[in-house]
Amino acid sequence: MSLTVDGAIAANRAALVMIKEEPFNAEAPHPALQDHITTTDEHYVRSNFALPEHDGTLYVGGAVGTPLTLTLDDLRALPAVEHAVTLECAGNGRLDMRPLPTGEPWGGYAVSTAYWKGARLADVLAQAGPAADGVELRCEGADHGRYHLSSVLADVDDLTFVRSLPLSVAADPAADVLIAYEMNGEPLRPDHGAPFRLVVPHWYAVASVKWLSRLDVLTEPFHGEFQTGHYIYEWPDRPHEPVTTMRVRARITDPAPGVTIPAGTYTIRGKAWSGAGPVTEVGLAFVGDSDWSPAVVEPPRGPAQWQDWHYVWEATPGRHSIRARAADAAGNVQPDVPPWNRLGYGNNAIEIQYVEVR
Ligand SMILES: Nc1nc2c(c(=O)[nH]1)N[C@H]1C(S)=C(S)[C@@H](COP(=O)(O)O)O[C@H]1N2
Ligand SMILES: [Mo]
Repeated sequence: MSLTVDGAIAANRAALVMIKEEPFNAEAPHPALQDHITTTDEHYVRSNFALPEHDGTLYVGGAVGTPLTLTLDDLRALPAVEHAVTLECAGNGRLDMRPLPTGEPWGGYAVSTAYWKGARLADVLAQAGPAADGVELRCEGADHGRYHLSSVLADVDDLTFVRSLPLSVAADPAADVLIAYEMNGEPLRPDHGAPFRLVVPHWYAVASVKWLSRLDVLTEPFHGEFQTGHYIYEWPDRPHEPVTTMRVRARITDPAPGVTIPAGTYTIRGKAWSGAGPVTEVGLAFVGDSDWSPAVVEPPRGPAQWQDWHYVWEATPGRHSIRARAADAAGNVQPDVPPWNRLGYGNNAIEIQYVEVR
């Protein structure tokens, strides 16, 4: 059974840039990237299946000492944690890859930052007591439906959205993985996983399972479709790898695409983030093959959210190409060319923004 899309749900979607109507997938509008926090109305949505019914409970079992069945009230009774977390879809930027991979044609706006509040996943797992030989946590959503299997290139009638997380991440209090029940101070909306979902900081958002219904500690690695079929980097020339943390990336937010600006002093602004650590440098370049001039990078406002950067530019009349290139504390730097892979994940190539100055 799935929820009908009523007027309230339709109203929630009105500010977004639609990619697909059903299941609903949509990008944030450009101005959403200019703020520290994305409003709930403007936060992108990515769903593989129709909105599901959820029975309001979360079962925690598998290789645990004490299986649990928790309600929203049980989760609210645990210590609450609230963080701003940048979520980016692994398919963000797929539209700029050549040849164009299969999959939703995301431009560059499947990324947003919201306040997420909930219980720590580590606290819930501590109550259940994972077995000493546990290796992964299988995380099941309530959503399911027809799906095209990547491995055999055929449809399956009914597949449920299931992902696994390494237990070392799931059970680590310092990793701050949340079972979130509030987004920007309000109960979760249907499109964002009501009544509760995972929010996994630093990871591509596929790890943040919505409509969470069941958690199982596994003593063997999980091999579901969303773990080993999709969300795999199928590199043409090297071994395949699972999609995990977000690759370093900068976006230019000001000037907005397509605007004309007056000649003179103009402050170029943008956001930058990486799942591998804070962004330490953003360089700007204005002609091809030029040197990179350093932008001012603001320190992170929190451990899991995008950072602001700016650059004061003396804009002369004409058409200019602005490029912004980020590097993170782990030494990763954005590439010029999208790292092509068959399913089109992890495009963190340097953005080129054209601007006309008069
Ligand atoms: N149950 C479930 N969880 C899910 C998904 C899904 O299809 N089903 N999509 C994932 C993907 S691919 C992304 S990018 C994020 C999107 O979260 P949002 O819609 O709140 O922005 O949810 C993740 N969690
Ligand atoms: Mo995604």
